[in-house]
Amino acid sequence: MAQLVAEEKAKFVQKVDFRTGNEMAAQAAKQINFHLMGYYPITPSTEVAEFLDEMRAAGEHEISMVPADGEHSAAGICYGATSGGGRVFNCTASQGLLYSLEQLPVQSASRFPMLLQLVNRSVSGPLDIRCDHSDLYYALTTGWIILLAREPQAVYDMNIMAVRIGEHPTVRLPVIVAYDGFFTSHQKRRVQYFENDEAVVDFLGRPPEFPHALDPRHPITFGAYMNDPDLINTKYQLKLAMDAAREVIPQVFEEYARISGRRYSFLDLYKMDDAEVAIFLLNSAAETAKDMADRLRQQGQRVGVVSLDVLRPFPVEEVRQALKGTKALVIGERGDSYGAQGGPLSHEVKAALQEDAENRTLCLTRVYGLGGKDFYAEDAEEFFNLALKAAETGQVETRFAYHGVTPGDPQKPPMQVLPPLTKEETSPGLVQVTRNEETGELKVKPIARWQLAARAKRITPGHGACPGCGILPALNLFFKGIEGDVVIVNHTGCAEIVTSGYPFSNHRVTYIHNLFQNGAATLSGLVEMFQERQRRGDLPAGEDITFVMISGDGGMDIGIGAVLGAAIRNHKMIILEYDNQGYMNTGSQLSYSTPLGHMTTTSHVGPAQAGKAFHHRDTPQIMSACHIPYVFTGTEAFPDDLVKKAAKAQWYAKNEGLVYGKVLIACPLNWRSEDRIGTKILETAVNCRFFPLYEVEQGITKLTHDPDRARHHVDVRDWLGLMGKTRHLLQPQYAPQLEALEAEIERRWQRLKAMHEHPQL
Ligand SMILES: Cc1ncc(C[n+]2csc(CCOP(=O)(O)OP(=O)(O)O)c2C)c(N)n1
Ligand code: SF4
Repeated sequence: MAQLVAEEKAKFVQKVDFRTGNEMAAQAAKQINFHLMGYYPITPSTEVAEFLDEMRAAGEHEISMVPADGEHSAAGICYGATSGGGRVFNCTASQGLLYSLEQLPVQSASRFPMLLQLVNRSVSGPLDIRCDHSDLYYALTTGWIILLAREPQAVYDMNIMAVRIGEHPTVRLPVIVAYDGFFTSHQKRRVQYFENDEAVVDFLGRPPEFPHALDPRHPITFGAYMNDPDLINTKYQLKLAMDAAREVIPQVFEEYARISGRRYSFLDLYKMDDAEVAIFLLNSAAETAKDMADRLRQQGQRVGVVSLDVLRPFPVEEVRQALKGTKALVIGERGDSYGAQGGPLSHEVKAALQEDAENRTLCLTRVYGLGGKDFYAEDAEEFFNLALKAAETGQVETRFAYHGVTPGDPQKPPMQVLPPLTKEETSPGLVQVTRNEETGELKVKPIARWQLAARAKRITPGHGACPGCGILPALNLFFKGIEGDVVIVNHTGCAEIVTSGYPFSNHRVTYIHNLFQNGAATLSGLVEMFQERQRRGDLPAGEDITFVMISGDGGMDIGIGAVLGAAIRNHKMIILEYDNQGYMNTGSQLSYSTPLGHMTTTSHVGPAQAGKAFHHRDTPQIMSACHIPYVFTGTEAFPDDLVKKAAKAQWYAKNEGLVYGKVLIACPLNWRSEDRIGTKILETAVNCRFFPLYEVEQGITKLTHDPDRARHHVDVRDWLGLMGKTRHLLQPQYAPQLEALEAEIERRWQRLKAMHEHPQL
């Protein structure tokens, strides 16, 4: 390897630091200075976008950060951006990868390079935010190069090299850099990175000139429809690109080793020179196994560890060479290919060995560590012992098994933590709704507050919400306006996480969680099944259930498609959105309901950025445009109003079709407000007209509280001054954002007032 000359040494000088994998991914992205990042938050990958947003607010890079409405869109944004010829970055995990999966083969077949961080996390169901490789395994057949990073240092290095590899003229492929959620993404390690961004820019060079979609003088049709034999030829070219990557990757690794002093290769081999037995593990677990290999070596055992730096293209020849003298091998898989007696790694390793007629390695597979189950040195020891025994006896008792599991007792019924609500509790006859047959108007008999207070709650205390959280009070209040049985479907979000942690549940009614974007579709199916089974007579006659889908405002971003579908089909159900103006469960990222200028972890405030850059979505108006029977807004600060609307919602959902309601709730943790003033903030949000209370009943809009008339009108500043996330807007330098927000609030209010006054609008 050629030495660095003095001038180069100055350029490629490195800083020693103590950082996490996500920090290093963000550091690399900042230094690469991608043209664009399209992203959507999902734990444990979200921090990468958060760090980059913070750096952008500080003016440290110029990456255009595009917050998508879901990962499918994020991948689409990235695809579109790469068709424009620039450098593009994305970051996701688990469900996020699966939700964007269909875009991945399009990206690779179009030969648009880009970089995707995959922070490995278990795939639902059930939902689990911790690490395994079940998400990674879904990416194996997408035509992307896959580089693996066992440690934060490798995250940084692989990211930089990935750009060079993917952009190489003979390759032109998108690249995934995958590392373990929490183990690598969140744990700090000693790292080094180039002190000068210039070093990275210099190593990468300018993005190569490929044909792109922003050159009107050279129009190109990208993604032409193809038949046989063109498609197979296109895929063959993809295979050739992977073959080319096989050649390019070692060259780039070599060049990078020259400037950084850190050398990578297809395989990471630890003490494999004379190893008789080995274990094969991907990512962070391999590091744990190395410690155990050292200990066993001290006892005279010839053991080694094999791991991969490159998973695609799969290093067949290198694996074959590495395992030539290995008598027995345990392949640990943090994922399964159910029914295949081993995950993809096992089958690919075995296939590589099978072509070597002389290879006699006995291969065992153990599935371990799913859902973030720790892999300790003792687990590695067990794997080594299995391999040692096989090597000694020449026999394998069980080739494929799960490690560290218990089968459970199928005879044991699930624990009933809470008694179900009785008929008397669900139907006390408090809520009475009558309809004027002539005018069609609904009347709700007023209910005394003490009667409401005495009603049993459908969601019990003992949940895990933060002090002062508005979700549960608002939901319980809403449910007090509903008689009879209720079935809930809940999107992913705080309401779900804080009430349904296994093996407990705070729900005294039937509760279903489905993936973040699909609650409305799920509930549509259930409602239809209910009606169909009733029609066929295979449910008890007279059973009457109100179906409610609960979503946060974030769920209404990613799930809006399913919501609109359900609304247009007009299923008899309620969609209840609690709006806390952000993705709170994942750490307060912006949602499309976050108002302009508000500060979140993806809309930082700093010299180069002033909080969220676009206005909040007007979801009630979107839903109203679907011409569903009933739309309302409400808040716990106006309890009688909310209960009345709940009663109407139930009537419409039973008799007419879909109901949508948006309930503003307080999130003291992320609004940076005092726990005890949540209701006051909500009241002020209503009275400054930011959050008007109204309903759209059979197409007719009616304000249910008019701050002007009630002489309650307050200034928008009064509302903003109550929350730490908005106080900056009162400073003179943020006057443009404040004025724009005030103008938008006023415009929407005047429009609503006009609708209230003119029933035809
Ligand atoms: C497909 C997919 N993408 C992203 C996520 C990560 N995720 C889980 S909850 C959540 C935010 C939820 O926000 P919201 O609906 O507003 O509810 P809140 O957390 O504020 O209660 C996100 C982004 C996921 N679970 N699935
Ligand atoms: S983060 Fe906010 S919304 Fe979530 S539980 Fe805490 S207070 Fe409630």
